[in-house]
Amino acid sequence: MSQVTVTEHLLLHQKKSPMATGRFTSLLTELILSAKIISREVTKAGLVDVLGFTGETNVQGEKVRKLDEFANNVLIHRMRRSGVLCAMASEENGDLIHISGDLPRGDYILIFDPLDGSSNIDVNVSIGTIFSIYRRPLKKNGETPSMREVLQTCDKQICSGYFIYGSSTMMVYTTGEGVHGFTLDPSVGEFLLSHEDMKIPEQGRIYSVNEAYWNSWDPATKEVLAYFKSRENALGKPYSSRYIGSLVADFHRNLLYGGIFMYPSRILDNGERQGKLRLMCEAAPMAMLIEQAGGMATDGINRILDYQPTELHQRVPLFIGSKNDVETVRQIYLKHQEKK
Ligand code: P6P
Repeated sequence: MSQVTVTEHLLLHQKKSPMATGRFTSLLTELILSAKIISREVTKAGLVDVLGFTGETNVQGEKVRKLDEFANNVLIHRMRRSGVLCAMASEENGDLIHISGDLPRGDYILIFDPLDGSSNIDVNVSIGTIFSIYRRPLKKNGETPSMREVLQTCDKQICSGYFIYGSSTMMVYTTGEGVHGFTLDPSVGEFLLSHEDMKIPEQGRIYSVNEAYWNSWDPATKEVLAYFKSRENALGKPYSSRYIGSLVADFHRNLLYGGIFMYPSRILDNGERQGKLRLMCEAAPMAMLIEQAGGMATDGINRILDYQPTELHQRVPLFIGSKNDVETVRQIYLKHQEKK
C-alpha cells in the first residue's frame, strides 16, 4: 500500500486550484477525524454498551440505535466547529442544522447519513457514513442559507463519499476528479491511499435487491429481475445475487467487482408508490461517485444527478452500478412507459 495519506491527497487537490483557501481541505480533515472517532466505537461495539436501542425514533420513523446517535452527535459536534459550514443536514434530523452565530462559519453545506445500514450494527455487518458537500450558490459570509440554497440540483455537489466500517475502515471519495479509496491503518491512525482512481467494470455479474418486496413491485420491475435471473442477458447466464442490506457495503462490493444495486419503488400500505432511499444523503452522493467511477445511477429512467430536490428527506427509487446493467434496466422501464 502506498504511503500517501489522505491529507497529502487533499493538499495535492488543493494545489490544483489556485484560488483555494484551504477551507475545503479543513472541512474534509474534520470529517475524517469524525470518522476515526466513529470507527473506534463501531469496531468495539460488541465490547462496550453501545449496542441496542436508545428507545427513541428518528425523523424517518426508524428506531434509533445507540451507535446511530453517537455517530450523529460526533458529526454534528465536530463539523459545527469546522468554521467552514453555513449549514448541515443529517438523515437523523428533520430540519437543517444551523451553525450558531458564536461559531465561525463558511459557505459549504454538508449533508450526511451518519451511520447507514444501522440495522446491521448488532450483527457485525459492515455499515457506513455517507456524505455530500455543496457550496452555497451565493457567498453570504456564513449566514444561514435558505432551504432553496440547500436544495440544489444533485449535479452541483462538489464532493461526495463514504466511510465503510468493515473488516477494515475505508474512505472512498470524489471531488469530480476520479474516485479514490483510502484504508485506515489503525497503528498510525492514518488513511493511506489503497485504491487510486477506482473504476467500476462496465458489465456486472452481480445484482443486489431485497426480493422480499416482489409482490409490491410493478410489472416493469419484475421484468428487470427476470432479466438478471435468466440466460438471455449480457452474461448468458444468471447473475449472482448478493444483498447485505447496507447500502454502503453493497455499493462498495459492486464498485470493486461490478454489478447493480437496485431499490425499486414499491407500493406502500397507503397505496402510494415510493422508493425508500433518501435522495440527498444516500442516492445523490453515491450517484456522483459511481459516475466518476464510470458507472451510472438512475431512478429507473432518469439520471439521479439531474434531480432538483423538492424536500430535504425526499425518497427516490435507485438503480446504481455498472453502466451496461443500469442502461439495460432503463430500456426495460422505457419500453413499459411507452406501453402506457
Ligand atoms: P431494506 C439501511 O436502512 C438502508 O437505508 C440502506 O443502507 C439499505 O440498502 C436499505 O436501507 C435496506 O433496506 O428494505 O432492504 O431493509
